[in-house]
Amino acid sequence: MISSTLKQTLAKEIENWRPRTERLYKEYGDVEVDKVTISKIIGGMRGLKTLVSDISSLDPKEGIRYRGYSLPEVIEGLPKAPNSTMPHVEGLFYLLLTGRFPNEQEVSLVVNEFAKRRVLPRYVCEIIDAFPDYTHPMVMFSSAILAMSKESEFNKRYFSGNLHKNEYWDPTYEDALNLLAKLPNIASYIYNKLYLKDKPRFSMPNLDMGGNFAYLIHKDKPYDDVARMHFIVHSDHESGNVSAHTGHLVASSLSDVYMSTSAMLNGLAGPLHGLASQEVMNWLLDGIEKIGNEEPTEDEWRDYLWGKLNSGQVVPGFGHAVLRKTDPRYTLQRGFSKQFLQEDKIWKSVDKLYRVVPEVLKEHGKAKNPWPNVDAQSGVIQWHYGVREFEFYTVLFGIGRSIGICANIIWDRALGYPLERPKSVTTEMLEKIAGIK
Ligand code: NMX
Ligand code: MLT
Repeated sequence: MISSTLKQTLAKEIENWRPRTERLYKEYGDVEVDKVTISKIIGGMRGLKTLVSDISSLDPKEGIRYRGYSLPEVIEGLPKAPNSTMPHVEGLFYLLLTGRFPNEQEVSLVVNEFAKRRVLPRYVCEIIDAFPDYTHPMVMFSSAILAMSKESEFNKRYFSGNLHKNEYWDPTYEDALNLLAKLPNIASYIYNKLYLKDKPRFSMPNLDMGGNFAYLIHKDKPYDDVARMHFIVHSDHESGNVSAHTGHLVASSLSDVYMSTSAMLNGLAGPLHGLASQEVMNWLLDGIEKIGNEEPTEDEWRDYLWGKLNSGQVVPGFGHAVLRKTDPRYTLQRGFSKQFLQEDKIWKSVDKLYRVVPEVLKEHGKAKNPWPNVDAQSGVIQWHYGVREFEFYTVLFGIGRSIGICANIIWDRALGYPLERPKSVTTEMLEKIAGIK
């Protein structure tokens, strides 16, 4: 089979794609796509179609598709790591960037490319070390990434004054690879400082991203596959979610990939977004303790849920701004749990809550989507395999999400998407538009 490098394949894809975007913009620029109403403006722009991304798309009923492929198709279609049931995360990056499944040789080229770029600059470790141990790991993660802005190839070339617009994607691609390759190392350095309190390990050059991460945080098989699955399912969720949108917005001012990724992680770190993965575990353990039964019954969980809802709190891991059915990322992880976590007491509660919460939320009558999202399932798997420090879960989400964000930013630059700058209005203007005054 003929193999070209990821960058060569991407360059061809970009050349083929550019005329499509140019044509839409120039010839069909006045075609209406959506209607902006006052409820959309005040209500967080829910569902308003104002962004473009070809990396993934989200159907409310069907859930996420990466480059047109469902999650089971992605897991099935990507080459697997040796002795593993899960694919190389690097292969997913290839798929997200180019729209096609790489062959074994193409994946191994990307795996090697990532492995070459892993070593952390000394100052990144020093920055992490300087934080007191009570700092949230997301603060350390985001700060360490931001500090690496000085490495940016894009900045070097842009500020040297001879980077043509059509070439923006090229140094952005280099920055993205340099950053993505280092994320497991940054995360594991934080994990080590906060929880293992051991001498940090050096990367194993022969291991892929998932395998090396498992090694760096001292977790044995099958944690390598758990890490691969985790990074893959969290990688992208179209472009309107808080983290993806933030990454795109910040990058649109031509801030580099390090700044954009750090910013998107700060959005991910909110409890209504990625931090819900931490919240779910907190909520579960707290519930088990308060109920006073290691394996609460469905009735006990039901009563507990009503208590929470009646005191005005959300149930973390349930509901979604777009989805209107069970998140397929939940379903995929549930399948894994049913196979490997059957005897885990906490998983048994997660399983019960899958039956109880939607029924209670429907009766409660507020949430438009009573079904579980990705976060209702991810933490219990980490917990089962020994990553019990749930403050760290959003960092794991963030490693995965960075893959999609970086793929999006590379394509934003390739297609020349401009500075994002919508218009705001005042309340008085809206009242006038509504005919109130
Ligand atoms: N528990 C209780 N109430 C809920 C829940 C929930 N899980 N989900 C939505 N509601 C309430 C929501 O707070 C709102 O109440 P109010 O009218 O008093 O403001 C009402 O239902 C309508 O909200 P929706 O339109 O259904 O949801 P929205 O699009 O505004 O928000 C979430 C989406 C995801 C922020 C919301 O469902 C939620 O807070 N879920 C729990 C937190 C969570 O799991 N976040 C992670 C999402 C996935 N991720 O990884 O980012
Ligand atoms: C995500 O993965 O970004 C979340 O499910 C939130 C979203 O899509 O709005």
